[in-house]
Amino acid sequence: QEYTLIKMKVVEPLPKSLSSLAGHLVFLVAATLRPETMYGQTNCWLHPDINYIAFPVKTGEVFISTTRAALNMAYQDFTSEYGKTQVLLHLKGEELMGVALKAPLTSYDVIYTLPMLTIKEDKGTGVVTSVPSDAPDDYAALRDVQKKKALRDKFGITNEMVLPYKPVPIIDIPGIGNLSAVTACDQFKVSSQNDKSQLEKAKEMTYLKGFYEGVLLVGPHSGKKVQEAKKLIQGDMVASGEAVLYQEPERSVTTRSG
Ligand code: ZZB
Repeated sequence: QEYTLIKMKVVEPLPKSLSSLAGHLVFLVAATLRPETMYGQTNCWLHPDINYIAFPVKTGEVFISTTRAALNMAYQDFTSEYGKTQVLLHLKGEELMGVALKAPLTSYDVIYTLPMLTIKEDKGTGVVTSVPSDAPDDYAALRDVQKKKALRDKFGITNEMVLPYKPVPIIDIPGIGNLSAVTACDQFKVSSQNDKSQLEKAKEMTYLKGFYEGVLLVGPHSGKKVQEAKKLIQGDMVASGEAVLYQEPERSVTTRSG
């Protein structure tokens, strides 16, 4: 499985939990299969209970991901010693909530890390970028954080980090429109991020049609089909240093069930 690793830069001055990394460029790295949707990022998701590490990569930058993903990266030549990661910090997701980030392509100047409780530890980097216009999981979870003040308070999330952020129309899907995840979540009455069965239906509705019929509405590749724009936008971000390619083994040893 080939992902695009999106580098979301932690805005300086670094937050308290990362203060020992002062002087480094620090990135939360999110694995995505949809690089063409990065125009619509509104926030970054972390699981409050997942353990993350900060580790240096060859370029001198510091990445934050799960240990499992860091090890995968070490075997893909990201680190200075092949197969080895040097742990600079252990961090629980909850220590990283409300962190300000600069993310590629999005129209929002700054976006924030917010809690998502359905993140899987054994997929991607455990860091997930949020595109509520096109990903039903993201729309449902963003709505949860926007509706529930108690959830924000629990993790020290202020109103400014959440309330101004709205799904951005970036892809038109004929017959569904330019906010496909919003339309699908409404149509199937998705009640929250935990509403698995309805979210499955919403995703089914957007998935195939989005890939084969979706047309990009923004940026230099505006007007192109998603299928075509995907590789071009991935290439642009890799060339500019805003993203890197990242492979995930089909089945990792930590998830093998026998
Ligand atoms: C941006 C994006 C925009 C995504 C979209 C999806 C969609 P898949 O296809 O099931 O393999 N993701 C990545 N890592 C995790 C994780 N650890 N836990 C939960 N979700 C994760 O899913 C790949 C997508 O799942 C990734 O691509 C990421 O969200 C999320 F418009 O990034 B995506 C209909 C989907 N649309």
